[in-house]
Amino acid sequence: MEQNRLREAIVRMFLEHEGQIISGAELSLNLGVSRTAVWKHINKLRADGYEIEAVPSQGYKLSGRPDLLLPAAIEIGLDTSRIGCQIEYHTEIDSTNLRAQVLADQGAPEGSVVVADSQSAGRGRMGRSWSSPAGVNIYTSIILRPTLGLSEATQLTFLAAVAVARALEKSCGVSVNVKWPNDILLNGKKIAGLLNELSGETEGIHHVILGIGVNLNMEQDQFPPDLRYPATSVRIETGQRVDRVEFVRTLFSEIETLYNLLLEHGFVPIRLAWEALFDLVGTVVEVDTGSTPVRGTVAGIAEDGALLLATGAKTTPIYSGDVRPVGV
Ligand code: BT5
Repeated sequence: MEQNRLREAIVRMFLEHEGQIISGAELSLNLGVSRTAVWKHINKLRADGYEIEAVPSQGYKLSGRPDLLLPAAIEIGLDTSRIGCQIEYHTEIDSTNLRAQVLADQGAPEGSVVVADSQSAGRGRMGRSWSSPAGVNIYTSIILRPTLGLSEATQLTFLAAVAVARALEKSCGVSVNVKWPNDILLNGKKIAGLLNELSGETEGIHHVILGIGVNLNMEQDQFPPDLRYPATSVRIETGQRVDRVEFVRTLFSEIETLYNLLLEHGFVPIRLAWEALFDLVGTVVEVDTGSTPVRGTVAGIAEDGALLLATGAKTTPIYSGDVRPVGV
């Protein structure tokens, strides 16, 4: 771990002095280790995919970094004050939500995040699993401690969906839609999923974990065969390869903007932004609420975020379930 921290510190120095040569002496002085140790760490970084040139009698220069979601890389250029105040990175973890839960229980400050390159037990809703291969996507969990009542916690799912949509638009130039309650769709296929988990008691929320999975560079053959809903990635739809570090920064920044908006102006602006991305009003859908699926026409979203489903002359608010347009 200590060794990892030293390597992170080296990367941070390079990124803070972009394009510059840093002497071995300067690195050794700053990190408080010998020049031989610096050299060993540089070699390890090279093995990890960092392109580090040795410039004779001057020092080292970073000329390329691997596509890894390392905190040092994310933090440089991150324009938030709260989201990402602490970033914990794992090459592989069971689930970033489970880890964030532990950190939140230990008192991690609001805005702390967990990021992983892969998950061995990525979680969806209702005990389902989230396919999380290495090196291609985003798996992150963000700890929030809003002063909201328990029944208002679902507002954060809408917030996260709008943030993911905006990040995809800004960072990848794609425009997406949302599917109630927690899916983001690109060309009608699921590109991101949200798993928000709550800890609280009757007086209010202790903390909420915003769990976000976004398929960025995943290839078709990396999806499990038995998906509940058609799925895709930015790479599949556009052919472009997304810079994951840049995407995560944009995502954190969008979450912070929307979170400040929610705290200052309440749920209405978030709901309106979400509704602008929701194109299923008037569509006949089937809603799976765990018992017999209900068929009806989407009439809209209630003030509290419930799905309004028209069945004959009746309109019923639905608070949880899976929506599928008939025929998909
Ligand atoms: C979700 O559940 O959509 C929530 C996904 C949340 C994942 C993030 S990753 C970071 C954080 N840490 C976690 O452990 N989880 C969160 P749900 O609506 O229940 O959808 C799950 C279903 O989507 C599965 O049963 C599959 O059919 C399908 N699926 C699995 N992996 C997928 C993927 N990568 N892309 C699209 N669909 C997928």
